[in-house]
Amino acid sequence: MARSAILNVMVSAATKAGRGLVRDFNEVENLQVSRKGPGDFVSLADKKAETTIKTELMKARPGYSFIGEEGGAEEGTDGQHRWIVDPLDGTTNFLHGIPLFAVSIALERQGVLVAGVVYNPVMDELYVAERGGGAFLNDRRLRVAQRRDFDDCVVATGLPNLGKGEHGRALRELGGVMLHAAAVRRCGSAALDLAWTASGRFDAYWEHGLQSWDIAAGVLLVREAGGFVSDAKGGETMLETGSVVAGNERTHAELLAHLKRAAAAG
Ligand code: 2AM
Ligand code: CA
Repeated sequence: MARSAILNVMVSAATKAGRGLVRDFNEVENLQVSRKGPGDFVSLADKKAETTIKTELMKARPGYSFIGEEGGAEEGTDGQHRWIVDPLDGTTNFLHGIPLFAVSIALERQGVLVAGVVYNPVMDELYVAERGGGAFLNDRRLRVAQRRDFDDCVVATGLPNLGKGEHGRALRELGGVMLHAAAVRRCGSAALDLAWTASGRFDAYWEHGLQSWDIAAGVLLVREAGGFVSDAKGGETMLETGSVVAGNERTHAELLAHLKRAAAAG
C-alpha cells in the first residue's frame, strides 16, 4: 500500500518509541523483585516514549496541536490539525511484565479522524489506517470479522481498575454479554482491542471510562476495516464520552442491544 507522507511520519514515530519501550520492558522484568518496584521506572518509560513521539511529530508538522496522555494539551498555530497520542497503552500490563501494550497515534483534521497508527512492539505488529484508504496490519489489508451469530463470537471488553469507573455497570454488562457470546476476553489495552477488532481476531469490543488517546487511532482502524464503532448510545461521541462499542454491522448492533438491556436492568 502507498502510505502518505504524514502516515510515514506517524509510523516512524511509533516504531521509534516502540523500540524504546521494548528495551524498558525487558528492564521491568528485573525490577519486579526490587522493593520500590517498577512503578517509577514505568512512568519514566512512558514519558520518554511520549517525548520521542512528540519530537518526531512536531518536527514534521510544527503548527499542529497535540494532546498526549503524559504531556496534556498544547494548542498549535495551525488551528485545523491535532495529534492524539498515547505513548503506552496497556500500562498495567507493561508494569506486570505482560507483553500486551501499544503505542497509539491519531491525527484529526477539523475534528475528523484522518490517520491512525497502533503499534505493538513486542509482536512487531503495525496497524495503520487513513480515512478512505483502508486499514492494514504490516501491509496486509484488514477486514473486520464476518461472523453473524453472536453465540459464535469472541467479544472483548475492558473492566475498570480498583477505585476507578463503575464496577456495578461493568458487572451487569459482562453478565448480559456472557449469556450470549461464545467467549469474552479482557486484554488491558483499548488501542489493541480496537486493532484486534479491526483485524477480525475479536468479533466485537466494548469499554467505558476511556480517554480520547486510548481509542482515537483504533476507532479509525475499525471503520477503515469495514466495521462499525459508536459510543454506548449508538452515537458518535466516543472520544468525548470515553465509551466505545465496536464490531461488524451485525455484532455491533447486537452488542449495543445487550448493553442497553444491561443499562435498563441497572
Ligand atoms: P492505559 O493503559 O494507558 O492506562 C484498560 O482497560 C484500558 O483502559 C487501557 O487502554 C488503559 O489505558 C485505559 N484506561 C484509561 N483510563 C484508565 C483508568 N483510569 N484506569 C485504568 N485504565 C484506564
Ligand atoms: Ca491508554
